[in-house]
Amino acid sequence: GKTASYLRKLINEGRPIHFSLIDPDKVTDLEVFGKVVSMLYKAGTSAFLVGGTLGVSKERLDAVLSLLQDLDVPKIIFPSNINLISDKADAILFMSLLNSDDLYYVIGAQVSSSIIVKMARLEPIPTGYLIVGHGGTAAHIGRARVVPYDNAELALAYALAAEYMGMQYLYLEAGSGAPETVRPEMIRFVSKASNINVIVGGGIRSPERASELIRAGAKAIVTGNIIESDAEKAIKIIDALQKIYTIG
Ligand code: 1GP
Repeated sequence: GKTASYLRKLINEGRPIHFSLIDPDKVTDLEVFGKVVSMLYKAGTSAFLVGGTLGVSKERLDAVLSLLQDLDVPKIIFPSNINLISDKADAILFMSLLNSDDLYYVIGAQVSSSIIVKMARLEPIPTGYLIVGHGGTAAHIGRARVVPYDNAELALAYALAAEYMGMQYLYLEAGSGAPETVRPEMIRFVSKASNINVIVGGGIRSPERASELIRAGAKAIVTGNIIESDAEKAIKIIDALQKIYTIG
């Protein structure tokens, strides 16, 4: 598909991917929002992820996707709930929450939504979702048995399992607003010993930390909260990532 090829091309060129995560629940002023997203787009964000765990309605999701419509980067659903799937997006992170104790989040929601995804003509991006450390609201709702921040070997075991099951991406999630991000040591360990593409998110608030995570081997950085709290800082993160080439 188009979105998967686009992401693969960035990875093959050694260019870090930056995902701007928009939580429709946190979009209050649509005019301000329009300005912020156009700043992110001009700065060179690679794609928009749209979703959030609590307080998101289908109407708001659609409204946000409509506002992103004219920007020439993929709009990707970051799912939390099978009702939050919109045909206004290009693709969906089709995720299994690998470390959930509840089969619903591992395979149930996926079965309940696959035909919806097909009918909406959304491109599925096969992704393993692994919740680490703080875990935030996602860990609570998803009934995750979180992987401790310092247990890189356990993260690798999940990464290899995901890779062997054919998933293309592993999203290491510390939780939205986490006081500590996933550690570079974990990213390095997982990236060296597996071939899965690591996406990292949760608590990333500085260009230094974002760069460090990319240098450790992450292919993609997700920033959510910082876009709402300090858009200028989010732009600085994008600028910093654009200066990094991981190969060549
Ligand atoms: C949350 O990983 C994302 O699902 C982003 O986290 O909001 O802390 O940037 P932040």
